[in-house]
Amino acid sequence: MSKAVSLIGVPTDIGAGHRGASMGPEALRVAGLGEALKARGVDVLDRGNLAGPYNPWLPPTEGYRHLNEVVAWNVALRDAVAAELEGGRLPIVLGGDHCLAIGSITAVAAHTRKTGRKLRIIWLDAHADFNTSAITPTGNVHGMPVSCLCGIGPAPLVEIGDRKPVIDPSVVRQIGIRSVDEGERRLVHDVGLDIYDMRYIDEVGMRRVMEEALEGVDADTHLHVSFDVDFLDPSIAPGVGTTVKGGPTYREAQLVMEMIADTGRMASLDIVELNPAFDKRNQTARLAVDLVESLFGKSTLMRA
Ligand code: 6HN
Ligand code: MN
Ligand code: MN
Ligand code: MN
Repeated sequence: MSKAVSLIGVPTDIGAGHRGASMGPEALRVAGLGEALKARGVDVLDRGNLAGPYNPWLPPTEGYRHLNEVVAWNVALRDAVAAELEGGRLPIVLGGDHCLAIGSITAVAAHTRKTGRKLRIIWLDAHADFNTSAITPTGNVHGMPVSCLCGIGPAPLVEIGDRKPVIDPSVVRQIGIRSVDEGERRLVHDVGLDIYDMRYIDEVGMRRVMEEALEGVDADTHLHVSFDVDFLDPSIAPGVGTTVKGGPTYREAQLVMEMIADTGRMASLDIVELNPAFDKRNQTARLAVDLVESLFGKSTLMRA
């Protein structure tokens, strides 16, 4: 794993259904993300925040809320992530809502093609984020990043990369899913998205889920982790706009991070959907930092 990381703040809630994820980057900094990684020997550069359009808070037009503004933020993020990867650094996106994964993963996918790497995306979320304008119950683009990346979505988002579709659904592993909308359910089934939902996690356990999700990851793999904080059970992570009960426990979440760290292949990371307006004393941001430390190899004991 790269020991040089760059923090990229993206202070927007442009794709979300609640205001407040725009405060996520600062909450993660206040919770000590940069310092915690430095304490682990990581070379950390905080690039500050990207700039983009203000949230006009409008109802959907043709199935999307704020499509132009979503595109503007994602274009800026795509270029910022591309620059970090080009410079050999591991980008950590401090969201911001989950629509930002479109820009982030677009840059990652282009980088893997340029460097001849295999891409694997670990998508930690309560939601499948596979809606389209025709089936979305909300018009919020944070419910659509995976479908857009797979080439299903509005032209300016599916054509944001050097290739359409940006990714093939087969590179994605979704973990922790427990809220999928009616039309979305059919669509993820049709494209064959690899979803480890909470029932499967209950039945076989998180260890086996992660073994399966990480199967085939090798020295040539670029592992991207898209960590939607609503992945976590709301009892430990109240600071998100879209809580769904029945998520992973603290220990299950730690195991996910530890097993990803063990691969040594994580090369880019999104931390999204943290919403300080719903949080208590920044506890969810502090938990996110704790989990990210584990992603960077902090574990209780030394292992052989
Ligand atoms: N997220 N499926 C719902 C929607 O509005 O499409 C919720 C999406 C939540 C998205 O948390 O990243
Ligand atoms: Mn590289
Ligand atoms: Mn999400
Ligand atoms: Mn979510």
